[in-house]
Amino acid sequence: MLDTKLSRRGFIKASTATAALASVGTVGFNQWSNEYVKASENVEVLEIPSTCNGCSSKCGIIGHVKNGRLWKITGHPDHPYAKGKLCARGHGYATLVYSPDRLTEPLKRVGEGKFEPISWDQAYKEIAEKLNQIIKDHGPESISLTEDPRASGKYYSPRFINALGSANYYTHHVVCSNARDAGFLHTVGATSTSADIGSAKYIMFIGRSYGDAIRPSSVKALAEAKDNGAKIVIVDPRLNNTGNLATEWLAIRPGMDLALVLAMSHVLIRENLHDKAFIEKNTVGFEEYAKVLKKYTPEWAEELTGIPADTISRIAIDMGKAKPKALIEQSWRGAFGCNYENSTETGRAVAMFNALLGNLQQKGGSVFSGKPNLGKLDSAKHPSPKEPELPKAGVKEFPLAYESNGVATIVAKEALEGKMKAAIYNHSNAALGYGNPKVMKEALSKLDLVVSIDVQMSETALLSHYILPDVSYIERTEAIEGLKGKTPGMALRQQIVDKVHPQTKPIDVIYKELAEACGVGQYFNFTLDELNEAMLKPTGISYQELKEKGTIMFPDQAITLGEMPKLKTPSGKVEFYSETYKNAGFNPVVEWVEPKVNPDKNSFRLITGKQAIHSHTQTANISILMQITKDYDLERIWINPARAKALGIKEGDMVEVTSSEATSKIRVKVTERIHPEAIFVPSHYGITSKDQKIGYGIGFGYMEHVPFDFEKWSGSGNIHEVIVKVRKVEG
Ligand SMILES: Nc1nc2c(c(=O)[nH]1)N[C@H]1C(S)=C(S)[C@@H](COP(=O)(O)OP(=O)(O)OC[C@H]3O[C@@H](n4cnc5c(=O)[nH]c(N)nc54)[C@H](O)[C@@H]3O)O[C@H]1N2
Ligand SMILES: Nc1nc2c(c(=O)[nH]1)N[C@H]1C(S)=C(S)[C@@H](COP(=O)(O)OP(=O)(O)OC[C@H]3O[C@@H](n4cnc5c(=O)[nH]c(N)nc54)[C@H](O)[C@@H]3O)O[C@H]1N2
Ligand code: SF4
Ligand SMILES: [Mo]
Repeated sequence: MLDTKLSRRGFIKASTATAALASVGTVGFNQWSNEYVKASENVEVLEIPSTCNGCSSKCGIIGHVKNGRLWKITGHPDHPYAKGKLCARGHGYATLVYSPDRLTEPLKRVGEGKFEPISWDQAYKEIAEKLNQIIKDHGPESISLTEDPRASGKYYSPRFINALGSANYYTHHVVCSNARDAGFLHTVGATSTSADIGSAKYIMFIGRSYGDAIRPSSVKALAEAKDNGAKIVIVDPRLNNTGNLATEWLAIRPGMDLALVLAMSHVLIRENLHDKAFIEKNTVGFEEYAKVLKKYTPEWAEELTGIPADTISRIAIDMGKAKPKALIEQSWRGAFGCNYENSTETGRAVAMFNALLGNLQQKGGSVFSGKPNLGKLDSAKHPSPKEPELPKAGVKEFPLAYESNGVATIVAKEALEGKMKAAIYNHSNAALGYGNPKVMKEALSKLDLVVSIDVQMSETALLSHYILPDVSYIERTEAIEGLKGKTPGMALRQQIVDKVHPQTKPIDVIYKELAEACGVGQYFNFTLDELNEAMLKPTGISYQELKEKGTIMFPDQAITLGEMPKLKTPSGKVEFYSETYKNAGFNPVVEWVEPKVNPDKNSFRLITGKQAIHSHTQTANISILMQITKDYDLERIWINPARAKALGIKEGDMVEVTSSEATSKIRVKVTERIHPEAIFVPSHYGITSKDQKIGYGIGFGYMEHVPFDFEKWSGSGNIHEVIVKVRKVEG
């Protein structure tokens, strides 16, 4: 076993570095606004509430407009994720609206990487002809649509693909939270819970970093918990930037979290610290699980995780004593959203651990969100498309995956097999972010039709036959977004400034016009305003009021803590034993699953994660954010000092990283903040599209090293099942 113990001094040194880096996450807006708007002081400032599009959190913003130009944005005080604050990405991403690298008109591919402008009408006509021909020749099951589901997309995109008779609607969760979603779904009947962090006394984060993958209100809640004396444990092979709010860091061997959770569950039961009354009333299958857990002792887990058995016992006992105000936070992507062969089972074990603590729907515990009661269009006047005859591709292969997400990579897999013929990508850079880019390129090249709806020339757009330019989020209104949470609410993204590029269009218009060209316009016989009016009807709130306020919460609909809802599992209870798993040919009780690959003493596991100033691949071309990367050398990979020394590598050296898939050259950051077995690659770099002039050529994309491989439970990408070797090369 490698020595993973860190000295107390190492932890303190790392925490100081954390504080320095976290402060980078709060870049001032003035610099940006001075650079972009030279407006006079006396001009009237319009303040228009809307929502951020810097990441999936979609925080409420206030757009401040001077002379018709966006001057600055601030956080919406009422929005539950913003609470008046935005992260650096939120501020920086707003510059997208004036980016010189935006897509400004529809394009048609005329050769590899070569495009010519085409009129909207001609583009619709050609796309519609191809789609209809493909449907005629190969059936509607051979077309697909994939996106990052934002408010309008969530409504319009599935409706569009269903209107053409296909069920093949996919989201990006296949490389995000598919495993956690499946594990939770089959245990507690919801793909996630939310954590009542502010009131919790003992919080464990397993590969979830509030300090890097920021949501402003989460950071605030964690700081409050710390002020209230909560114990905050980070389980991460890397001391991430939540470090300065944490009380303890467990530098776990990557991929071994399931062993830790199983052993902690073992201790809870052994010490009689599980919540017997809760379990009796609200769960099924406890006896079977308890029997299996007998063999997963802390000593067994120490071998796998590198965390001492007495530490595992101490923490489980302390959490048991602090219950129900103790929890493992539900996580997102880092450890078990996807990444490992055992990720779905880790998700399941985490949901079960929280149930053993009886913390579900308790103050300071794991909470099932309430959702607002929003209306629908009148179906007599605006008929919905018929249910597609064939199920979504991938459902058969991955029966445990959450069906609404689907398994987006099946599109590439079936393209390679010649079964899938068309793919539409909206708000998605699948070619760089969903799987190995070489494989994605080969797959997309096999399709008869690829259409991208985007705001910039992404790697996916580059592989498309047609590119349709969306307006940026600063220039559009969308469908109303329902906000789930302890207190439900709603938020409106609305147009803040006039369109900068006249030939760009929002997706509600694009889908409507494309549907008309395809001969299915009857399913889009309404305007966005009519849709929003219909959604608002049950709330009694006028569209005008929502436009003025931007975010409206419904405190009278807040959920009552202490009352367990009926769960949406087959038994209506927490399932320690799952018939669904059994029927699908999987183990009905969680057992240890080995990661697929393991490094030896000459190699490393490649892991990745977020940085506070970037989102996925979409911010690499934002100059103010990329400047921070350059100023702080943030594109470097992380390596532990002991391993670096053995390889003759020093801070800042250039190295070569080699996996079964690729070789990359990059400089290193040598730091005690990373487990000796792992190399950490920040996830936002490696842009290969030359039209993104700012982002192009900086760092490397970790996906280049990831084999095109998927975990069999939820179909999620095995993103961290990658072994690499590192050697020093001349810079
Ligand atoms: N800044 C920023 N914030 C974001 C986003 C973004 O792109 N940028 N995107 C949003 C989205 S869509 C998502 S999914 C979330 C992601 O939110 P998180 O899941 O919190 O973010 P990550 O940085 O991907 O992963 C968190 C940590 O997992 C650790 N990790 C890696 N491997 C392992 C392992 O085997 N075990 C354990 N225990 N830990 C491991 C990494 O070192 C990292 O510090 O962020 C959201 N917020
Ligand atoms: N390389 C890499 N791969 C990743 C990740 C990563 O950080 N790096 N993160 C993983 C995770 S956690 C997730 S959730 C997924 C995210 O995967 P994606 O959802 O694909 O996210 P991005 O890679 O940021 O790509 C978003 C695309 O949407 C475009 N876009 C931005 N704004 C708009 C808009 O207003 N309208 C339209 N139509 N398009 C717009 C961007 O230009 C970009 O091409 O990727 C996963 N894979
Ligand atoms: S967390 Fe940051 S980038 Fe994401 S929506 Fe909120 S402000 Fe925007
Ligand atoms: Mo994600």
